[in-house]
Amino acid sequence: MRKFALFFLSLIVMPISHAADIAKVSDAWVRLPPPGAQVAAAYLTLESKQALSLSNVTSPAAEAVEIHTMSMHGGMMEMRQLPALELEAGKPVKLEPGGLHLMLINLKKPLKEGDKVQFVLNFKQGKGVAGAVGVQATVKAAKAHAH
Ligand SMILES: [Cu+2]
Repeated sequence: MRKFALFFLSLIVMPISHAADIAKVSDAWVRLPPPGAQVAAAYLTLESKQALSLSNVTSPAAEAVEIHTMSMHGGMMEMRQLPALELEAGKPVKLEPGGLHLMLINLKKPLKEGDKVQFVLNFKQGKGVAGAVGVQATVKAAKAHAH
């Protein structure tokens, strides 16, 4: 009888420990876009104990959220959409100005400094769904030294 009880206990505990394995998100912020802009860039740091891929991002503040990367091409900064962002186990990935970012496409209303923007980050592990992480990012004006 005791064995039986332990079996059920392990079933209950399992989903909780699994949820803790999903990526940790920190330093989330949205760069205050220029007045009238339809898009805004968001930055954050992702870290996971296991290899994961950030496969989809949504936000109630915009029609769509894309994962973008920036790189220099013939002296021009070029922005490119990534289908997913791969995370290596234990290796933090920083989305920051001048590099990787999340792009809010078609803002539903203009953003002001100090506004809170919600994001849902959906992760995959291999071909399976690993889970979703909710993030709140604060709108901030870019620092003078950011580029
Ligand atoms: Cu972009």
